[in-house]
Amino acid sequence: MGAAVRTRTQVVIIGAGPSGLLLGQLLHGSGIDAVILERQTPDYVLGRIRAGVLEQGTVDLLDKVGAGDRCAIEGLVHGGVELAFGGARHRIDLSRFSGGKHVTVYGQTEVTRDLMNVRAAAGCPTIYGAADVQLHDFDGESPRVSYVLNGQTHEIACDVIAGCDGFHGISRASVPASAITTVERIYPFGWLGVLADVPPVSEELIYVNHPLGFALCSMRSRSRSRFYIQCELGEDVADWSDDRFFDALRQRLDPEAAEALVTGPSLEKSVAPLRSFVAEPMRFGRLFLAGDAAHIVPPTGAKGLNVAASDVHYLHASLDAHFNHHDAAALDLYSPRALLRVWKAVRFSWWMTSMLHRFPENGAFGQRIQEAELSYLTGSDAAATSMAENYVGLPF
Ligand code: FAS
Ligand code: PHB
Repeated sequence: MGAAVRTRTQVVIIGAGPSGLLLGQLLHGSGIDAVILERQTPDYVLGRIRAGVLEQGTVDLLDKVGAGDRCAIEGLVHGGVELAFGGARHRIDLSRFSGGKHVTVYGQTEVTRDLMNVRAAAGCPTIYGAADVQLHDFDGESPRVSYVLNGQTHEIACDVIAGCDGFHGISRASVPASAITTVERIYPFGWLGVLADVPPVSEELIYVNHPLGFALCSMRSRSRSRFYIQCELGEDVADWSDDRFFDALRQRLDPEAAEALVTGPSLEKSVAPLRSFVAEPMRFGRLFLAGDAAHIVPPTGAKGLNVAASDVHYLHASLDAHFNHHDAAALDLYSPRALLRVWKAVRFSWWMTSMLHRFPENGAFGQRIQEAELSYLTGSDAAATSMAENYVGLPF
């Protein structure tokens, strides 16, 4: 939203995705001044179709900043998910195996919209269309951020920079290579996703392990569905008509779901690569990374947005202690604390991805291990408990 040109603030947040917006409102609630710089327009940010499942910890943070009302009304509470393999579906009772917890199905687009609205209503500054953002002197105690708006260069002096600018952002890229360690695994396939105004094929999400490849039947509401199929890396979405997509999806579904599948024109269609990626540490002097700027998980475990939320929770706690309680050690606590939960989310997302996708290079042994994993998971309370507590979200 429009903001008078600021030359000084306590925290410059780079990126107005869910991480940056949520951090901005948590800081506002603690009386800490922050300016968000976003290179895209609000509509562009809202147009990116991404996550669909929220952990309760994420919903609680939305409530804390006053952005949870619509989610409480429109969000779909799910107490279970279904795993389909061998032509049959098996329900994992998330609530039973997690001590009564659940997830909420509510799209990231709506989360972002709700956060944008509360930020604008509070009169907090977000500068959209901020081009050529550059970070300066964050290895000292007086960092600066410069950017170009409508052809004019501006600079903001601050105490802290929060890099919430996603995997391809400028923040992590500004850290000297000698100061950062990255760990990565690239998966040999992608996800082809379709959003369509058709009713979901079932009440809950269906994760499919099939010889033709992984599939996921998700939703945004009772009239809008989100579907994914595993596809080759580098697949061109232009080669996929709606009919071709739905035929491929239907072939991977069990008979009941295939019968229930209603097709319709795609509102959005895209291919996403899958990777696991972590940058360590997540703090460099007065620069702090949060969300996709610091880590990426394959979406199979529905963790990306949710572990971004826990990063922001920890970063807010450290900044609140630093600014409001003059706690000298608070800033040091952020990275090690965040990484503990990040790696548990990376592990779970890797585990779900390894269990549900086709890995031709794994051979017959790898295939049999997958089948044994699925059989164990759907036949053991202990195994189901482990999956459930990770899927609903480990404690912050
Ligand atoms: P984001 O990438 O959302 O936001 C970063 C923001 O920074 C963007 O608005 C960008 O425009 C801005 N920015 C970047 N560089 C900048 C610069 N130099 N200057 C200023 N601004 C800059 N997660 C799930 O849980 N489930 C899913 O199904 C799922 N699907 C996904 C599909 C795709 C294609 C992608 C890419 C991600 C998906 N994710 C999913 C993960 C996703 O939801 C992220 O976890 C979530 O967007 C993280 O939010 P942010 O950290 O805010 O990063
Ligand atoms: C989605 O609805 O987009 C979604 C849901 C669960 C996942 C991944 C994506 O694991």
